[in-house]
Amino acid sequence: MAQESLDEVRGWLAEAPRIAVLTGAGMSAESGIPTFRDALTGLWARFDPQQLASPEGFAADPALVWNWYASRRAGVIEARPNAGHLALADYGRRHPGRLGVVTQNVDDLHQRAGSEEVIRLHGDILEDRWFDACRRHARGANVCDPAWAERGSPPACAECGNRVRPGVVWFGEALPVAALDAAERVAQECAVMLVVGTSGAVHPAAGLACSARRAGARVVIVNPQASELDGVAHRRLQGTAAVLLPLLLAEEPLA
Ligand code: BV8
Repeated sequence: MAQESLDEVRGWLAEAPRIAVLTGAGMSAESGIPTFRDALTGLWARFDPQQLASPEGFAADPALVWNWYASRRAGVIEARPNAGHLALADYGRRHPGRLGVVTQNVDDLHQRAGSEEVIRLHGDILEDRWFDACRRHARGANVCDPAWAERGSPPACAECGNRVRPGVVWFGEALPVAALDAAERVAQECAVMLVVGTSGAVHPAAGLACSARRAGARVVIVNPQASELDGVAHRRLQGTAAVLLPLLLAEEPLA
């Protein structure tokens, strides 16, 4: 990766009143969490992630999908934030209100690194919620409490048979409106958007890079590979999140 590109982007960041960072699964790759499209190894190798990460996939085989998430959940709990997460969190501490972190990821590594107000577009793999509205308003409440679920794969409500599902946004499901609105605002208001570790294949998240560009921001991709957003970017820095983000965000001049 050319040093002059790195210096040029560092100059843009130094002048930027507001910076946005849009992260994808590659952000957590150096923490040992397989990227979304690499997540299907071993037991899951023969499945399509878009099929498993969908209401239809869950309805067709709740145990298969539940177990896939359970194994991914265990990996997230084991993982530690990498130098890229820590560089973003450190920058956010040093420049309060200047950095907006928007993530497609369902892990909690940005938060565990210390980033505050992370905008989570696709939910939280560590959270449970009900697949359906509870059919019998168990125990007088409007919805079942996952704590009432009987153990199983997936856990199910002992009273109405409702099943527990992971608190993530599946394909075909709408993103949380508040998160998407907040992310659009961050994209519109930033002077530079760093697009880190995403193939740009998933919408409407990938569209945030186009929103930033249209609003006049400089868009910079950090990725070892080509992505579907390369055509939107002013610069592509070929490298990984844990190596390039600390260099891009360091206050002191690079050696
Ligand atoms: C919706 C949670 C409407 C689950 C996920 C417009 C155009 C085309 C299609 C659509 C469109 N609008 C909607 C769609 C349909 C669909 C979609 O986008 N389909 C695509 C795939 C064709 N979108 C939806 O269904 C969305 N919903 O639009 O709803 C609606 C409205 C109203 C009412 C009802 C419905 C919902 C999409 C959310 C899906 N859920 N995650 C889970 O995780 O199990 S998305 C999933 O993919 C992950 O969150 C992941 O983060 C995300 C995106 O993938 P990436 O993050 O980019 O990961 P990927 O593996 O692809 O790439 C990794 C990258 O990292 C690579 O580029 C690699 O080179 C790089 N990398 C690797 N190592 C490193 C690295 N980079 C840096 N450092 C490294 N070390």
